[in-house]
Amino acid sequence: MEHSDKKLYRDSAYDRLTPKLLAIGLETERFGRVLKYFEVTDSTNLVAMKEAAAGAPEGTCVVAEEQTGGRGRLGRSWASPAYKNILLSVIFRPQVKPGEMFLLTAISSIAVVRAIEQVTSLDAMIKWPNDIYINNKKVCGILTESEASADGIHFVVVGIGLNVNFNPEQYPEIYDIATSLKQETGTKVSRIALIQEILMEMEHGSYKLGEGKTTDIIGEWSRYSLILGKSVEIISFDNKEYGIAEKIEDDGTLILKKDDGTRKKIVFGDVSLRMHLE
Ligand code: BT5
Repeated sequence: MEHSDKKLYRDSAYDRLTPKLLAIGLETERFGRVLKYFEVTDSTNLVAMKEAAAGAPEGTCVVAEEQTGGRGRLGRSWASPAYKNILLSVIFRPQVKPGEMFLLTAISSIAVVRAIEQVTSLDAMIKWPNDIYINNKKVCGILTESEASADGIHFVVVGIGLNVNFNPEQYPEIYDIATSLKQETGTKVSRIALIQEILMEMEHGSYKLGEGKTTDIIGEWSRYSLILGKSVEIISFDNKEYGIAEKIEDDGTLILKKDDGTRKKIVFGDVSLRMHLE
């Protein structure tokens, strides 16, 4: 066996997400064709932001087996043991205005839901704006960051933390709110197959975005929505509002129908949304 073949065999035996293994059977044109792989890094989003600032093309990916500083939104952290889950950041260079950043989160969350469906047949749903749930538990979080100036968005980095084969009971602080694909199916799930599907779907989404098919994207986002028609609580800073999540508008805002019958637009951004789950 050649040295490189031996390495490939060893990586697959150890179930690693190395660029060579991820390239076998990858059907995208651009997404994942440039891929930086780390056994350990601070945060794949931080690395991707630096790569993008240095000129990395759209579709460049950063993958890690483990993060020492995995980040959520609003300074929160993301928990994931080494070698079990997907920690992936993808660089986009979209022709969108700063107010349209939600479209990148939308196409990415649609991509994750479809990939989960393809690989496991599980029904996953999107909790606006950036979480993916299965059976009322969080299986994936998405962190969208960008660099912009007065002349527009330079690049966007979408970070995906998808719980694949870990047991949430390892983390007492999240075990009652989190799940993983292994937990839901009862069997180990291929991280490589999932990443390849996610990248295919993201590439499709990027083409749709490029063609200006915003209404289609919002339509799909709404179809996979966990919250529409349900009773929710919106928390922003120290303010709480209650109502029914009625509709997602083309500008990414959520229409909240309050108990007094009035409607309010909730802007995608620094809000948290809690559902009243049965
Ligand atoms: C998110 O934030 O859900 C976005 C998470 C994005 C993580 C990815 S991993 C690859 C890339 N590199 C990074 O550094 N980040 C991205 P947020 O909505 O703020 O949710 C964070 C909250 O989710 C935490 O406060 C916990 O309550 C919960 N949480 C943490 N780890 C979790 C996990 N593995 N599964 C489910 N929930 C988790």
